[in-house]
Amino acid sequence: MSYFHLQQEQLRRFEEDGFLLVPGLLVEEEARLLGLITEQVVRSDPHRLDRHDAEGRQTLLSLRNELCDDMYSTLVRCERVARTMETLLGDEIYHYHHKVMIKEPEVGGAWEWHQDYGYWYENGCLRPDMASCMVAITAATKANGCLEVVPGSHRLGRIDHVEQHGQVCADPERVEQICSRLGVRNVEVDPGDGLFFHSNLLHRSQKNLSDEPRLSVINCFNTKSNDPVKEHHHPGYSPLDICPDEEVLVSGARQWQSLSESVE
Ligand SMILES: O=C(O)CCC(=O)C(=O)O
Repeated sequence: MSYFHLQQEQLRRFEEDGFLLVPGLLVEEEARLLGLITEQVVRSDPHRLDRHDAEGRQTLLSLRNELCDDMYSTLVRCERVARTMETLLGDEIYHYHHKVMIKEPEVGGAWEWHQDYGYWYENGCLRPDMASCMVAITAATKANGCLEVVPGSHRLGRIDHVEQHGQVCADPERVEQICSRLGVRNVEVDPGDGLFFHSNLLHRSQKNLSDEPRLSVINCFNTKSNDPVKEHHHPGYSPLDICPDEEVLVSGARQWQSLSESVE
């Protein structure tokens, strides 16, 4: 089986746009297992957090700072994600955290315009040499609140962030000017598609008014030379144990089997 391997042209596009969409980052069976596991594990996660948008709609997330031997952790460590990140960021990378994002049908809330570095700046990360890989667990469409990005916005530097209705978001006046100059792209994806995006890329997602859930997992990375200058709620540098791509399917099958046995 051959897995995604970054090409020079894709690196150039990432540098220009601040994101790279990789359809089929996961093979079909991996995407299927990730969906099944998420349904069982995340729906019953007692540590699940909720966030509210400006209208008070709830969006849920299940966040981990640590890696273990489950499928999510293997997805962080596998070559097609970790080596790609290394090339995109031009440095050794480490796992900053990963989180499963859940927008339930009809009620799931929005994420306002922001840059991830808008938050991570506050964590003592001196440079925006950080990025994420979002992997779709369900399809994401305009109707269920897919990610929207502003191509090229990662080159504008860090925008001021303000607190609005309980969410920290990029300065709305500046965002309006940026969107009218650079335009906005909807990132509609199928299960298993991956989106690599820079920490200064301006992005948001709208509420889910459809009758389909929208789930994804976001794997966030920092670079070794950008080790935070202070302790905070995400980890500092430790080496990432990068594993072969085949491990994703192996760990997924193992986790699904053990979950299935535990409910019998
Ligand atoms: O899951 C989403 O729709 C957006 C999440 C997001 O923007 C973030 O976690 O930075």
